[in-house]
Amino acid sequence: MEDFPHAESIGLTDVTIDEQFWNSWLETNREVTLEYQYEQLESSGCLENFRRVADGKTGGFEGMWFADSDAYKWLEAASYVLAGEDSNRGDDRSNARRNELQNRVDETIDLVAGAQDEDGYLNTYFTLEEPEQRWTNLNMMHELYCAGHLIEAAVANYRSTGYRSLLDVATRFADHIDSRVDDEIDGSPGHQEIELALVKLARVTGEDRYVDLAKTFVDRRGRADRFEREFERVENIAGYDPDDGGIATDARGAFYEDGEYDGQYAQAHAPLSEQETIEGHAVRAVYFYTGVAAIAAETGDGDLVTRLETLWENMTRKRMYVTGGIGSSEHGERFTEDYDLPNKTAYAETCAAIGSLFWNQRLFELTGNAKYTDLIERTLYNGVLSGVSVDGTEFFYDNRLESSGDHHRRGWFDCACCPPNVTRLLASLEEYLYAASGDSLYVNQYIGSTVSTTVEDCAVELEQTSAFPWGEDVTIDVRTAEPTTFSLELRVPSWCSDATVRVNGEPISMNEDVLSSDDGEYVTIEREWDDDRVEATFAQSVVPMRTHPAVGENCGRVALTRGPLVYCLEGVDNDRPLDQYSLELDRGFDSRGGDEIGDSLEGVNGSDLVVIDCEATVPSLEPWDSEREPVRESGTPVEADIEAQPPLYQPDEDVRDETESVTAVPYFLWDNRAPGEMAVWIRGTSSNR
Ligand code: FUB
Ligand code: ZN
Repeated sequence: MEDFPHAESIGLTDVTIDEQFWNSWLETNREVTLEYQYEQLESSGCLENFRRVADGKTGGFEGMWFADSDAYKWLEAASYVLAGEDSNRGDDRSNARRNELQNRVDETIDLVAGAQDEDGYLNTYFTLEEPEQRWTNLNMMHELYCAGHLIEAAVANYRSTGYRSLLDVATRFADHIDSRVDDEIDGSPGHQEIELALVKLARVTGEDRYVDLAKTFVDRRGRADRFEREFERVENIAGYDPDDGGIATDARGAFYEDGEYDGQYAQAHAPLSEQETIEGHAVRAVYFYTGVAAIAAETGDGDLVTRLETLWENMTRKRMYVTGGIGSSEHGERFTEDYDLPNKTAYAETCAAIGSLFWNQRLFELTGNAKYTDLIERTLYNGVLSGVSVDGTEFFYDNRLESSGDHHRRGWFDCACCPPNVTRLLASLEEYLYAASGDSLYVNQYIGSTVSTTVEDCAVELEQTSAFPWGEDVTIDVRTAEPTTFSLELRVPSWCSDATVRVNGEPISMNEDVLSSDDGEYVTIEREWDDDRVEATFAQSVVPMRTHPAVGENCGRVALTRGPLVYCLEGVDNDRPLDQYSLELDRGFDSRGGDEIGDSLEGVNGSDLVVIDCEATVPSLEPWDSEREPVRESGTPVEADIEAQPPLYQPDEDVRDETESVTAVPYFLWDNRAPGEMAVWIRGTSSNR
């Protein structure tokens, strides 16, 4: 039997990212987005809710009933930034900024602590609005979800700063929950989150009972359904509004299908052990399975791992966009059916892509399988990065794969779950790059960075430079305190069919399977390491991708990809309405520097940005043009006017096609310039079809 977990990711404080592409995103995240979001927390009333509770006021809650979680995600992000600033920098400017951020974090922690009830309970919506109704609506009111985000923030803060203030608050609340779990909280949370957070809390406190609590929530889901019972007494639970039923009855829309209760929305349709397909609300699903994976890592339960692999296969083979986005329907923000992946109405919530990253990270740690780290790369560059504007102040909640020009990022949302989620993810990106397992050191992502760790009791430092995502070359300098034998595991991405790896100039032979894998594989370099250089080249060519024909909408269409990036056409770069183009795939592609585009986008270095030009067939407009000028004598069309209009239909033999060049840009960059059309899936033909 296999032992779980297989590997452990190397933490934030041991890794420093330093690379042109990511530096600009991370700097914007630290220096613009974090500050911007704090202002939003203030102006949306989120922080005021905590103040009101601390001041003993009642009523006057502002925002969504789970708005506390926005503040917690911000605190988590800020804590990661503090950890990075502490260990990585040291100049006057960054020290001043660090002190300012530290003060703000401390003030926010004081606010949160001030809102905690004497018995450890903490939720500003309930304390201000429905103090008698705690734990009556597990299904929709998100007390456990908010608790989970509080715990995550607290763990991040403790790990980053060593201070216990927020951790003590979170622990008291977790203990309160633990003490009620067989009484008022006799179900599982409607929105998962606390499960994964409790495992983090267990790790940091050394208290296994938090893993047991997480396991209780997992085991209860889909059995003796508390959610169903709540709907039977909906007038008596939190969130009920006598005028219109309120949140309590709105939830029926998500939990009932054709008048019948159906727990799919919250993955409560069956016990986990019987779930074969990934269902329901996408963020709930991936947070849930992240929690399950975290539990499996603690308990070594191989059945859980097998179950998760089944669900992952269903998601990635039948229910995931090419960008890694998941949850295709706005109705219920959820997974629907196999191959139901509409482009224009794609929901693909940013939080869901981030949750998928969390889940894939845990699956990699459990199994050591490259397919998970490979999907992290795809989702990060496409499904997640699209969620934030280049200037760091606008956000997509839903990430469409096609737009007529009416879908834009926004500065904030009433339901503001996504913006601070991107911020905490980017602020902790270091955690996704490297992992260790016994005598193996994994390089999971090609992002320029240094990592200091220990392998086989020997101090090891890797210094990586990477040209990703625009270029192909990676170098890794390996330095060890003394000559030590271990395996360096380099991920060969699924998109790469031509890779070379050399150590100190000597080529490493690679098994054909590694290069032909659809999922990505690791190439293992086992040797005695001392002071050595690894040079790798992962050839990036433009690959037009097709979809399984069951996704009818994409038949005859291709998505252009290059390396880890998915590309799209935007109206701003192309003259015709996008639907008029049919790419001539046999004529090849020209990947060129997109200086003119990059220069216009603050934060993206124009000299590196790669855009793709290719030829496309478009209908010649000539046969459709009228030679006669329309005659207008009055406001009413005369006969001559009507004749001057081009016909709507013409025989095929009378019309012609011509060729025009089109330009595709990385999908994550769309809607950063002039508003207009966008499409990922473009009609395209080639001689092999
Ligand atoms: O319900 C909390 C968060 O708000 C969910 O994760 C998102 O999908 C949004 O509904
Ligand atoms: Zn969200």
